This record gives sequence, C-alpha cells and structure tokens, in this order.
Amino acid sequence: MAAVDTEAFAEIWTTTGPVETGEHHGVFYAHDGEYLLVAGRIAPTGRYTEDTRAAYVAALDLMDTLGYKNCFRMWNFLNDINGDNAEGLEIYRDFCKGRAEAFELFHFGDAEVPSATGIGSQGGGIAFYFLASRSAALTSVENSKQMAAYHYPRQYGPRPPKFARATYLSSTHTDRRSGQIYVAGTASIRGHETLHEGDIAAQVELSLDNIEHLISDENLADYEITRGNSLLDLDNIKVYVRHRSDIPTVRAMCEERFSPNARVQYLNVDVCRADLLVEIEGIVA
Ligand code: 3EB
Repeated sequence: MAAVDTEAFAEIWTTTGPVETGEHHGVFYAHDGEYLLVAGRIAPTGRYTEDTRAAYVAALDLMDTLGYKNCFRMWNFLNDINGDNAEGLEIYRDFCKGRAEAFELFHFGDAEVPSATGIGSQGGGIAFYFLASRSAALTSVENSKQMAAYHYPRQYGPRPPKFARATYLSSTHTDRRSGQIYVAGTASIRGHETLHEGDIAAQVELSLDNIEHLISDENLADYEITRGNSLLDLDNIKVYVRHRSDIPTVRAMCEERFSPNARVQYLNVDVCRADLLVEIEGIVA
C-alpha cells in the first residue's frame, strides 16, 4: 500500500505457539491451533464478482475445514477501487457483489459478518487477508449513529457491503469487559450518507467521532459490553488518505486525539466511495 519508500511497513501477527502453513485452493494460510490467518490475491480482470466469490469461498471453506469458524476481521485492498469494470460497474461494487454471494453460500447471517476494511491499493487486482479464531466468543457491533452497511440502500451498488462496524472478541460470551475491539474502516458517514464532501478536516473529525462513539459504553450498552474506552485506547491504527497533500492535515488532527503511544500508519490510497477522502481503522486491545 505504500506509494513511497518512507511509508513502507510490515504488519506482523505473532504467536508463541508452533505455526503450520499451507495453501488451499489458491489461498495461503498460517495457523497455531487457536488463530488462523488466510491471505489471497485476485488477479486483475474486467470483472471481479466471480473471482471474488471463488477466493472468498476457498478462504471460508478453509476456515470450516481447519475448524477456525469464528472469523473476526477481514481486510480487502482493491486496485483502482473507484474505476469501472468492463461492464461499467464500479470495481468496489463488483467486489461487494462477489463477497455477498460467498457469504450467502456459507449462510453468514448479517449478525455474523466480521468487521472489515475495503480500501484502495497500489498493487494490481485485489488482495485480502482474514483472521479467524477456533474458540473465541465474537460479538458483531454496529454504530447507533450509522446505518449497518449490510442495510445500505441500492444506490450504493447491486449488493451492499457486508461487514460489521466492529467485532468484540473475548474468551467467553460472559466476558463483557476485557475483550478486544477490532474497529472496521470508519469514514465520514452518518446514516448511510457521506457527509462533508470535499472537506478533509470535517471528514477526519466525523470519522474520529464515529470511532469514539462506536467504542463508547453508550454504544456498547446494546451488547452489554462495558469497557470505558475512549479514542486514547485505540492502537494499531491505519489512516487511509485519498490525497497525499492532505496527509499533514490528517496527521495533525489525528495526533490531537490518539494516544501519543499509539502505533499509526498513514497511507495514501483511494477510498471505496468516490466522495470519501479518509478512512480510519484500529484495535482496542
Ligand atoms: C463505509 O462505512 C465506508 O466494504 O469492507 C468501510 C469498511 C467501508 C469496510 C468494506 C467499506 C468496507 O461504508 C467504507
């Protein structure tokens, strides 16, 4: 995702246990008995629905086969995300179609979809990776100030994006305090509408406000989760910025609201809706 060398970084998920790796119908994986990481690539073509469905089916089938049924986080990186496919459908919307079809085949109900990121990338085609657990208890969390993405109206594409605003992961369903919150890519959206078109500062502010509300006890009360979290607890943050020239402004605003100790990467990529200028994700550990 890095456009220049100084932005290059690696995201490394570590475990203390022995790791086994392999390939399954074109997707690659590593697992340690409790966690599974699956990664795949979809080659650039004029139409992504079928290949996205097939790659997702391979990954979801692998989760079933190896017994990691609790998928809690997905990332999707789409080259030319706002460009048109061979039939004039936006590539992001084409991808959303294949993803929705794969989830349907695996009988994923809306309450079971994991948190996700769907964002632009510099690499060709689509790259994705998923994290799943064998025994963790998962709760899909929505933001009371945003419409669930899987309920977005038809104006955003033939099939809605299927993801949760956050996933709460704990060792048991009764633990409502000490679990981790995986915050999905979050943008300047209220209800289903983009707000502050063309105004980077206002979009950053609303994206941060959305995360702040999402992880607040007020929002989490619907799930009986009480963590007392604020933006200061967000870590492993990625800030995706459409225009490189906006990065200094975005960075200054984020530094005011994140912990000075938080790990933050700023990346210059396109965002899934043409009118969105920024998207932010992170983890509350
Ligand atoms: C949104 O809220 C902004 O398609 O997986 C954020 C996170 C967004 C994930 C996805 C899209 C996705 O609709 C876009």
